[in-house]
Amino acid sequence: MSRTELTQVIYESNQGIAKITLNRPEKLNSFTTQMHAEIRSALDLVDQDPSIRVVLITGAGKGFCAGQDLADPELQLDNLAQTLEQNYNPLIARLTSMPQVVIAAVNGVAAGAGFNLALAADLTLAGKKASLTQAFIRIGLLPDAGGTWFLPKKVGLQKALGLAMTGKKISGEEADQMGLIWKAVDDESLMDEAQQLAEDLAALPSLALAEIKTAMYAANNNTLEQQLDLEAAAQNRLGTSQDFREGVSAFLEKRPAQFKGQ
Ligand code: T3D
Repeated sequence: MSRTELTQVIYESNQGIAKITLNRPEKLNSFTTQMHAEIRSALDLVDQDPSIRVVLITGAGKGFCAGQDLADPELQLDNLAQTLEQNYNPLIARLTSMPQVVIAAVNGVAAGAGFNLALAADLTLAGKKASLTQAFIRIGLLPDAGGTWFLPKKVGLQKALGLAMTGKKISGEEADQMGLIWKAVDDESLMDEAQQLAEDLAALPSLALAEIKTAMYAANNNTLEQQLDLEAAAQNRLGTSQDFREGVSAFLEKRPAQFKGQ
């Protein structure tokens, strides 16, 4: 178990799972330039540790993340594209392209870019009473940090437009019902459930998990024929993996498989 406490982020790793906790609870873990830099440092630690298979992102205190800290003195209000290009866009691109499985555990308020951070995870869990809002419209902005991309893909155009245009707050339970997230769970058991999911995924063949992630995102730009080709190439790579051989042997020998990520 290792733990690194930065100023606004806590990084912990244990048995193949890296936990990144946004840690500005008094401001509902809203993003600052400093926090973005620390998240990058935490993700660098993930990159440097080949044992990490799952990244779990959550927030300290009663909130997950309230989006951009609107009082951050480093925020350039007359050049919002700069903040997006330097901080948010690379973060979302990194989370969706990294080989590790990314889980978000939404433990309370998720607003603006905080909501969209949760949507950028491969699997999003939320407490049933968590409150999620595309708060952008209330300050005269459109959803960023991938919001206009994730929302229609996850819930269809009508619900996506509704969430973005009204900024309506929805609960974790409602987010689950509309297919926006993987699962809503009792608030008290959220972190236990997230940890269990992370452990289950960390025990699965990591090469296959990474190929699943790549293929699913690639499908957004591919025709069916292109996707069939991509699946064949990926399956060919996985077919030569030790984990595939182990999986088949374990099945035939009626024993649990021991995957090594090789
Ligand atoms: O290019 C760019 O950089 C633009 C990028 C934009 C990305 C975005 O995310 S834009 C959207 C930014 N977020 C918001 O507009 C949400 C603002 N917050 C709220 O509307 C409410 O706080 C919530 C609905 C999220 C939660 O309400 P509630 O009643 O549970 O909590 P609260 O009392 O409002 O907040 C608690 C504290 O956190 C409070 O501080 P205080 O008064 O006790 O000292 C509040 O000011 C602070 N806080 C919450 N959100 C933010 C924030 N401080 C700065 N920035 C915030 N986003």
